[in-house]
Amino acid sequence: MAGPVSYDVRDGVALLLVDSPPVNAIDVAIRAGLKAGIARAQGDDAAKVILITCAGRTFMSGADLNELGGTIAEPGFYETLNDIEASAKPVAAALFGTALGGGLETAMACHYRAATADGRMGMPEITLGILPGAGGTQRLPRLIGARPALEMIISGAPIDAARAKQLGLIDVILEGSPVEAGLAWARTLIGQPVRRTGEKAVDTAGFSDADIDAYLKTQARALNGRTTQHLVVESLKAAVAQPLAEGLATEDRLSQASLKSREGQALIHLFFAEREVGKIPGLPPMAPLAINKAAVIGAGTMGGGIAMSLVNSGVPTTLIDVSQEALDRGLKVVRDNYEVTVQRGRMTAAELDQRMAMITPAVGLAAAAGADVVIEAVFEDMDLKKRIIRELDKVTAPHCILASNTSTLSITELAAETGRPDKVVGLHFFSPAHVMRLLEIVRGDKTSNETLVTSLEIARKLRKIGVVSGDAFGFIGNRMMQEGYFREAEQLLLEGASAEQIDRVIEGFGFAMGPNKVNDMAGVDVGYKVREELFKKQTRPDPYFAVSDALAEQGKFGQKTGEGVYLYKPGDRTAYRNEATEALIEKLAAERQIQRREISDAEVLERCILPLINVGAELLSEGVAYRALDCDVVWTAGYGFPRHLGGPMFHGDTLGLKHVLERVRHYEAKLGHYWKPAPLLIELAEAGSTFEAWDKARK
Ligand code: 3H9
Repeated sequence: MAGPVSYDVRDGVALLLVDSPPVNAIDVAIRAGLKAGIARAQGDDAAKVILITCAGRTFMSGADLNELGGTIAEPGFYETLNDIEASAKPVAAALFGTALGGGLETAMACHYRAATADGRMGMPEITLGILPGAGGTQRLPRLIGARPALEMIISGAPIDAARAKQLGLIDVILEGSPVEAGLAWARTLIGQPVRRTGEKAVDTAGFSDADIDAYLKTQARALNGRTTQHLVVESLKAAVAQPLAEGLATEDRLSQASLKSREGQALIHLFFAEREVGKIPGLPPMAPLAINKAAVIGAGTMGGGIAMSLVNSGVPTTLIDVSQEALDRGLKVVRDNYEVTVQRGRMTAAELDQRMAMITPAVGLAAAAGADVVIEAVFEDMDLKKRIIRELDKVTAPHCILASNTSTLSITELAAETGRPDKVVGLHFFSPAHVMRLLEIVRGDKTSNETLVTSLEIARKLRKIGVVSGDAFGFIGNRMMQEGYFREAEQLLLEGASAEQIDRVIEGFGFAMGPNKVNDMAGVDVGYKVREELFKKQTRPDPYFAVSDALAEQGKFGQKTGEGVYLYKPGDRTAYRNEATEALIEKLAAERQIQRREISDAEVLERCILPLINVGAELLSEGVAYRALDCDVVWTAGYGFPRHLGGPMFHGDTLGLKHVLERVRHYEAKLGHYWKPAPLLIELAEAGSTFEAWDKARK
């Protein structure tokens, strides 16, 4: 049989082997192959049992997401899976790797299931904003009960083989290779009856309306602003109330709606965008340098977090600071962080000791000598960073990459201080560095392709998403923040919006925290230092960040000093209204003759979000970001932009760029030059185009 599914009868078992690298994602060819294989086995006397499994690294990991945007070609999922279930001969599935979504749905249509011990099974569709649409909401509750099915589908998290066996999702845990062990197990099923999942009744324990509501409340944070969960509940209720065929029809209707929804399209966009960012236009394929040892300069919050990230990925790291006291303080924070992980049961005490042993504390830059990469994580002070990089250039081996964790400063300028500008790169981590997934990789004018490829490999090794940015003030993320979102939030404070109003509106939009709370959490002094450096080179436009700068000058740095935009009580991170800030804002506004007024929530939202799109478009024209999707990934992975809206640029496409341009022009007329529409925004809006189309044209 040609195509990705082969048919081979071995000792009474018809083996349907799916082979479609890299992850056996189910497309029309696989569905056609499975359907044909099932049909052929019915008439094949040598085949007593049918076994479905895969070649390669994993069982089918889901539907091919490339297909889900349009019409699904025949044979569809329902038709194929119903044929499997209807087979007169027993059908078994041997799972391994990641049996997800459509892959698990295929297995659930089989009569028997086994998995290797390291196999993981899950229904991740909700993370893509869609409903399981190949019988998952109908067959999963029939196999494991409605309540566990609800939890699996709403959380999207996979379970391991042991848990799957406990729940009744699989019958057997296999030892050995899925094909060989699978065949041996399938032979034991010869003569066994077919067991059709669709004929089973659903266990409804823990699935009353009150139970469902209570469970959804526990997931409220993850589901903020989302809608797919309601479709999941409706579809699971159909599994309880309707026979399989009717339930499948209900699921199909709801699944189609989810595929067309903005949420579904946004999250599928991000799935591909997060993989696309690693592909840099024009970068020839080449091997990265080996990174066996690292050094981190600065044992503060950032440096400690970066060191944790490195040792968590198995890279021994020297942590360097100017004094033993600074190192002791830094290491204590690292140990405390690990201890929290131990308390949560996600690490053993022995593993904690092992990780700590991989960090070698040292005073003085000479200790960086043996490293393959050094990541400097000191304050945003260009002179200090230059001094450090000059010294590192002397003490490290010539092959060593010198990286700066700057959030705004020029990598090209830093690189010019060394005799190896090709090996200097920005690695901008996000706090807390051992948790946040984003790594902005800043390419200086002279950064070599090899350094860039190695930096992308470092991101991959650290299980982060590396996004490459050009070397311009603020790179992608902070430029969009400083020149767009935060700038406007500050301006709104002066014009009459309260910090609470702005944060409420932005949190309602889907960010976990509004800009004023973020400012207080990150430290009001951090942005202040960045602006100090910036205005050594540029004139300062008033009232650019007048509020934050005044707070910083009064030592009100936010949470860490107990007062910033908001007030904080000891040991309590709740943001309380700060009358002193209100008075300060009124004074600053009066000094500038700004007429304070009531501002609508709709205006707050537009003025915070539209600049992200406009500044993002500027970055594209300037070549700082290669593609709009890079801006989307930076803002969803690093700045809390709601994932279900796909990132600021995708959101711009959703709003319609013509509309975005109209509103940007409206604010330009009211507020002035910094709302000037980006040339690319004008071009795309006038052509009736989108950022997505612009990206595609650049592939
Ligand atoms: C579903 O099943 C809906 C159904 O209910 C039916 C509805 C009608 N499709 O992540 P990696 C590509 S929804 C197309 O780097 P890893 C990926 O783009 C689906 N392509 O590998 C990448 O391509 P490239 C439910 C896919 O080892 C390459 O494979 N399933 C798909 O780190 C390698 O991927 C899921 O949501 C796909 N489904 O992780 C699972 N999956 O090399 C989604 C991967 O060109 N997938 N690709 O950049 C994953 O979570 C991970 O890929 C997996 C492997 C864990 C499987």
